[in-house]
Amino acid sequence: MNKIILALDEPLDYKILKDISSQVAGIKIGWPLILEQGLEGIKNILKNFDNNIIFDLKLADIDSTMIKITTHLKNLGDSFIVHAFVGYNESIRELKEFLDKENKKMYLVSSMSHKGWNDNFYPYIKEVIKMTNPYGLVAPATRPKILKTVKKDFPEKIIISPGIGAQGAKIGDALCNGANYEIIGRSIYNSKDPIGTILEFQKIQEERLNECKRAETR
Ligand code: FNU
Repeated sequence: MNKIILALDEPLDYKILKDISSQVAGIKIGWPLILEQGLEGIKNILKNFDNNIIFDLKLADIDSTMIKITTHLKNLGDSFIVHAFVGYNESIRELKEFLDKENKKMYLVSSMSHKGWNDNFYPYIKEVIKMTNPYGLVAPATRPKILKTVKKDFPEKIIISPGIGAQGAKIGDALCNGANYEIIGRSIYNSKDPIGTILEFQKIQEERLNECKRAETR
């Protein structure tokens, strides 16, 4: 089972990264690593990964600025995470057209994993998601209720879900609640044996998914 997207917010040894690349379903790179490593450093890290490279910049700006930002990174990765709350016209619509042209995918944030996020916004965010028709969505593992709602509203979208381990959700729970992949960072890169941890998490994911499927058919 390969349902882990590694959130690499801190550098890992190149040798370990090389071994990890074949064990995970993708890698997510965000501001912490970009600012630490610079673009040249990021290029070197990504040499180990050949697909499903997701840039998590949580873009939230006017169209031309987001297009400029993604232009700098489009040759390095496959997908971009974008905030839905900025709205469609003169923002996400134009970025989506640009990314489609470049053959890049967009994930929209449907809800966030931290306590301060307010899901009263969701009806509006849902409308923006419908208008945009992105490739996928980010939805939190920490709040199963909204994750299940997002899955029900957008059953055909790929859902990637953060909040596992360090933020409190249990490995495998997001998969049971409708996510396609679990985004995991600190619990992997801070562990003494990141590869062993990934293999152990994959086993737990498989067990949890089997349990959930059995519970559904009961
Ligand atoms: P870890 N992330 C998140 N919550 O945690 N992109 C969200 O709602 C969201 C995210 C990212 O806690 C976060 O920035 F939309 O160490 C980090 O890179 O496992 C990763 O998911 C979680 O990392």
